[in-house]
Amino acid sequence: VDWKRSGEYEDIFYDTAEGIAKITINRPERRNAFRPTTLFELQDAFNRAREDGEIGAIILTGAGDQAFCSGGDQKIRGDDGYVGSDGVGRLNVLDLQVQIRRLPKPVIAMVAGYAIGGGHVLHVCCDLTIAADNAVFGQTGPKVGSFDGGYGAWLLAETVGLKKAREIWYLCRQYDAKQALEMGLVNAVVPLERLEEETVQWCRELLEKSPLALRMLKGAINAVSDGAAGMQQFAGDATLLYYMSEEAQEGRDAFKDKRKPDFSRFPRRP
Ligand code: 2NE
Repeated sequence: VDWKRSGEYEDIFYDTAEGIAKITINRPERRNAFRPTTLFELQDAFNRAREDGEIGAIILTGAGDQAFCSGGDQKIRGDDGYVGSDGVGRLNVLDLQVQIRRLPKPVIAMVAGYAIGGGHVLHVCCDLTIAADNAVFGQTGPKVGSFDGGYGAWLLAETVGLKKAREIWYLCRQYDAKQALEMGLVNAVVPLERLEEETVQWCRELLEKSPLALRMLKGAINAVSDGAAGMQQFAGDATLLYYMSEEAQEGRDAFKDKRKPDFSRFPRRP
């Protein structure tokens, strides 16, 4: 793939090609652990991918083949969150999780090496996960004095079942790619050297599909677990579709023409 790099980032890369955006966490010396800057940059990159009408599928990955992401950078963890150059403690990975969920384009986690802690939660939040055969999955919260009781807990439970989710969190074990596939935590496992090729192939297949159908399906599947926020997004998509109809456009045009709207030609469907 002939990736074209753009953006001025410190902790990430933003590459695009063939309608695909590839967003890479680039802190391999810390197994791609994130700090506040990393997350602000990831948010910016995901927003670029969302706003770019050419982009139909997004890959989230980590630099190198040792790690997808090892979660929050414990070396800059203060007493009230992860501390950046402004001295403020933050848990801004939560904003990124919400952004991935609400972004109306499919996001694929491309995992080589460790997806651990908050890094594991990020792949759980992605729509699909393609793993290399060296991938390792797990949570570490109860070991390092942390937990994610949001998507990290209940979305994981929705993905692998309650008993398995409890095991993963309570015992902090690590699971290899084969085990992850067996428990439905990932969609496919491929040899490390074929990871990007396979992930791009999945993106190409997604790009052949109806963007609106994919958008509605992502919203529908997420709405069940996102409650009112999920319904709000799905309702927004319903409004989008309605705006595209002649019936809605009649209301807009009547207002602009300063006349009474005439909806009589639109059927009252059973
Ligand atoms: C990821 C793992 C299993 C890798 O092990 P290994 O043996 O392959 O590498 P090593 O030697 O542990 O790590 C390589 C370098 O990366 C740093 C290490 O400290 C080491 O650097 P040096 O100390 O030798 O200079 N590194 C790795 N992970 C880091 C991290 N998360 N923060 C800062 N530096 C890190 C192994 O490294 C590991 O278990 N890492 C810690 C995983 C972890 O506990 N993550 C945090 C979970 S809590 C969280 O993410 C979170 C949350 O629960 C709620 C909200 C927000 C965040």
